[in-house]
Amino acid sequence: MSSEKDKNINNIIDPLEIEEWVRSLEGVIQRSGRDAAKILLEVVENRAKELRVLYQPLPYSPYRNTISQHDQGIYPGDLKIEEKITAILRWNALAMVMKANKNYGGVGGHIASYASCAEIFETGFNHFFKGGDQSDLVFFQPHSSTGIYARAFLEGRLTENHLNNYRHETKEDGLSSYCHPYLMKNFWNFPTGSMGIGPLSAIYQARFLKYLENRNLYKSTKHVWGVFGDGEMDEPESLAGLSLASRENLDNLTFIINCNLQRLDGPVRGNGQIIQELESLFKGAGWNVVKVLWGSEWDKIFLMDKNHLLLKRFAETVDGKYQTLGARDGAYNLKNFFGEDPEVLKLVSTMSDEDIDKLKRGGHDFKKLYSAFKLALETKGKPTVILAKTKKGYGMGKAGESKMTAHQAKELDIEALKEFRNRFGLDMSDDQLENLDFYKPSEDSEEIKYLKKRRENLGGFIPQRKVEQISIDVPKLDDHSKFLFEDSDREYSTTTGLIRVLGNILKNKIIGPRVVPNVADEARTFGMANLFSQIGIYSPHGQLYEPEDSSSILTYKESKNGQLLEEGISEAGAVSSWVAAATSYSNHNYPMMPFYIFYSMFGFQRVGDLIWAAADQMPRGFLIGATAGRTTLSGEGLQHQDGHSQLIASTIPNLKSYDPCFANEIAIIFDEGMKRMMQECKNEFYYLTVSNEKYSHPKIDLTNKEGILKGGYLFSDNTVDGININLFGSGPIFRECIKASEILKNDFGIGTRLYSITSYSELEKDCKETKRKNMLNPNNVSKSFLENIVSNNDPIIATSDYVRAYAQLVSGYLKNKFTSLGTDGFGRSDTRANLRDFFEVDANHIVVSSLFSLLEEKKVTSDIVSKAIKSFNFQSNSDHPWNI
Ligand SMILES: Cc1ncc(C[n+]2csc(CCOP(=O)(O)OP(=O)(O)O)c2C)c(N)n1
Repeated sequence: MSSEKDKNINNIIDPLEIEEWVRSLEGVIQRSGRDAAKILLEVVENRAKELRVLYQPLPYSPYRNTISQHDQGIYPGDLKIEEKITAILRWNALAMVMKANKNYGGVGGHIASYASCAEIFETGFNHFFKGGDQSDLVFFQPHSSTGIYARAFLEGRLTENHLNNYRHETKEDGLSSYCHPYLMKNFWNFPTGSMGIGPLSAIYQARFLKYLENRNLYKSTKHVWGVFGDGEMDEPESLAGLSLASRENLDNLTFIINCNLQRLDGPVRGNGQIIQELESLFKGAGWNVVKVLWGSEWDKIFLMDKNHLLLKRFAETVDGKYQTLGARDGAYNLKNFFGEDPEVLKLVSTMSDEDIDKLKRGGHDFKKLYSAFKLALETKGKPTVILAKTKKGYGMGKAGESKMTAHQAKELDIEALKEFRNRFGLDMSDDQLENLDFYKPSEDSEEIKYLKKRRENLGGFIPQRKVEQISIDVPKLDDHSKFLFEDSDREYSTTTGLIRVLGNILKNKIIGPRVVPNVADEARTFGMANLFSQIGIYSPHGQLYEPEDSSSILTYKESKNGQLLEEGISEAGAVSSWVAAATSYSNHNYPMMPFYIFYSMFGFQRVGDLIWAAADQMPRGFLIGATAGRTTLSGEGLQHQDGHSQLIASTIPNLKSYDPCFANEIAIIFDEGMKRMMQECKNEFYYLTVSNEKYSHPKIDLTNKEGILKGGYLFSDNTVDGININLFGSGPIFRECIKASEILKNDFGIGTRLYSITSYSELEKDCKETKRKNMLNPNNVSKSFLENIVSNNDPIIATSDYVRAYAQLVSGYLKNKFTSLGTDGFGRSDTRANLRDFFEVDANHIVVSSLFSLLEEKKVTSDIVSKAIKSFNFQSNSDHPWNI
């Protein structure tokens, strides 16, 4: 306390009275223990609140370890061997990066991140991370992947050849830069390379385990661990799920934040303390927080620090300074940290510069880490975060330890390598250092035997992605969608059609329980309110209240074994939740079929990176973009109207995306998707856009099934003996094509072929594949599916409710003159008719575009086009909305 502050306090309360309170608290601790003291303080605090004494305690604890030396317990491992193993791992990880850059140049890699978290990982690997059938789910800090490879090398799972091919992912033996399941299908489980996605995904994986258990589908003892960077916690996604984790009592989840105080450019909080900040955040969100800040060497100093002067020094020191102290030697630390308070200096008066140099941070101390991990596992009812203070580039010495440039450091000179070897006691010659030889002790060495034994005790090696192809029977099309193939004039939206199909699927005894319907607070919007009572809304607490609408058959029913995941207004959370279910087949060998329905505008553009990470994990499930189409969603305006999700979706290789017009087309795609993913175990997932426009759905000929699935088919042939044109249409806009076809025929005598295009992206995949095959086999060329269905030379007008680029995906693969009409520009609210006129995708505009295209082909005269423009009252000097 500053003396000024002391004086002010003394004016308010007698210092002796304070002293008495403190002494009596200490007395309670001595006589009855710390738990008793806690109870006492709680009672006093409650009374203070009742008396309106607005006491606001600090949201964080002192800057020291949460677990005292006294409570630490006995370390069960062999420290000497573990330290040796860690030194070898550090070396091999470093050599891997240096070699990759030396031999091939520019492929990058990181040394400093793993150097900072090696002890954290090793604590997990040697003592906690379970392998085998009940394998824990571990999210690894991505820039530390080298350390995981280095370990797999010692475990005999990777060869020297693999390590030599680090970051050469186009080679068969190449090791992926970061944790990418798609690129190393038997190894990694979770992609974490994009900061923020790992923490959020880990929370939803833990939550999904509880969901499976509460629904009595799959019970496990798995724990979810996530090692993340302190810089990574800046990402909004990193924090987005924290309150859900405590609200749902996810005690199967532990985060370990590697607080090396640095991110890429510099300190995470140079002028503050990230550890204290994170403690407040996590505590506020209801997590159990365990700080591991100081290594065992500090314990004796703390014992001497009766007046907590050292703690005061810690509290006053900002992270920018901690970093500088970390980069400098003992003498510097003595002068610039301890020496700033003569009383603190006295605490270390018997210590030499070297002793000071050896004072470790807690995140590099196995004993401290072990007790924190253990406490995390023992904590019930809430998740735990371990805040482990470390040094970035630990062991890199002057070349990188706590240096501002540590993140980018990719090599060490020979002097630095020698320093590294000596510091960690590696048994390597100078030549071996210079050659960057990997170090592998013999199979009968104590290190290898120890490491393997520990893994054996924990159930097996990790990470490991082991997928058993489990086939689940799915019902036949007729069983779930018969109603969509009957003659009917009824008008309904494709959303309604699909939700009814879903309702039928949910009733199926085999696949039904495996369906995971998931919404981000939009179930009512999509007509799914009946599911609330039909299948229940998942809540681990059941329902602790009588819902306002309890007398309704659609009552809002929460239950412990509820099936519907109502995620609230968090698209990032909802999609992470979807991923957890969509990867249940690979993470738990228990396939589930998630069905996430969302406002399409708040899908790909909002959480595109999460969907990209999902793709990396090869999910199986459905993403449903509802209220889709820039002009089909009327009245909502610019931020709601999606005119591009299909284009973004087309960039994801294992995603099949469709924009069908009719509910029966959707049923066919849904049926096929379900069969391929669940029964045939295909690694693909589906994106379907559905809309809220009501119209009737013509009976379709099931011989068109192949076309519907491949992306398009000839819906009707209205050609005439004379001039003809091809009209492509997708989504609800296809109906504008049908109208345009009538106008063209009735008013201009022009015939049409109407193609219902269900997926430009699926068509494009086939076109590009065919073209490439033809290029490589010029004597044996074949036609693409699209060329086969459009076997004529007439022009094509392709219209969608998406930007023109969507239909243009296929334009380069056909000889026909190709015009794409779409909804480029900013969305806005109005009626559908006005919007379609405004964006020039309605029937009239399709007619004029058709005529102009025929004019360009010299099949009609300009007078005809002018006549049409006049009859539709188009303004020749108007601007298209793409002009801004
Ligand atoms: C979304 C995203 N933005 C930026 C990056 C680039 N990046 C890679 S590592 C890094 C710094 C990470 O800092 P921190 O999380 O503290 O990890 P550590 O210091 O342990 O490496 C950044 C910005 C990224 N990988 N992902």
